[in-house]
Amino acid sequence: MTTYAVGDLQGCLEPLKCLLEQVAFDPAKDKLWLAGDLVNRGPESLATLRFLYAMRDCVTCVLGNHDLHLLAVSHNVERLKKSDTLQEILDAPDRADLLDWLRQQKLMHYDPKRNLAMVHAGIAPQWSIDKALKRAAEVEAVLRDDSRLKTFLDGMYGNEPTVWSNELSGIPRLRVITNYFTRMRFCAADGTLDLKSKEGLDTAPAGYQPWFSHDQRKSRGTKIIFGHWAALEGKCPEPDLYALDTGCVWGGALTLMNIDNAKLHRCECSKESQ
Ligand SMILES: [Mn+2]
Repeated sequence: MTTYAVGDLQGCLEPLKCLLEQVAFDPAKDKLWLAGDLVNRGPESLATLRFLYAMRDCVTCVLGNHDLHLLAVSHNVERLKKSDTLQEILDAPDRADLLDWLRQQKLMHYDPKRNLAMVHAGIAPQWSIDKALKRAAEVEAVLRDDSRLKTFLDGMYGNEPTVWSNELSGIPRLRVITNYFTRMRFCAADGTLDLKSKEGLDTAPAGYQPWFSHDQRKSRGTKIIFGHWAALEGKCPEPDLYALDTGCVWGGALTLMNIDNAKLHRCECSKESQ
């Protein structure tokens, strides 16, 4: 049995199939972890979701901002943007099965045997792995709760509060937790978020650093797989951190990692799929 992790698919199904072929992936034995943003922007969001749903027994997935956006649009609390390529999912006869599966997924996965975590964007520097798992579980519980899901999705958008506090409650509390796990790139040492800068490491606003660079980051010592930050081009300067978003949907490549030996495999995003 081999376990692999793959970065942001964003509807790029062909490169995923190419990678699974490259490593002779066997759904009966092997496992596939996904760092979120399964859909949107790319050419085959519906086919990607169906493909993963069909192999769900060997899939472990964390949700990204685009996946949450799909859930919000499907609950009519947010409209599609021009650049969204999600309409085909909303029109699909099997949308209920696919979306219901999606909302059962986590914001953070942790494998204690490997001391390895996976999140879409990052882990707030002021949170230990234990704390982060508890915060993620708060949002995961709401996503699975029919009576609270729509209110959460409706209130999920926005950049405030900019920093976590134990005293937060209700929607602002869930929103800042969600922003850490699914949108963060740069933050200050106390965890104050900057959600505007999206480029590379050298573009940090004054007083901010990449979330993983803070000396006092409490998740240090645990390996972390993450996606979301295509401008890193798969390079993270910190030990034990694996940046897997290599910008497939932007004409880059899709990266698959064997998580037991950190060996990387890549398939280029074909021109037809852009
Ligand atoms: Mn993302």
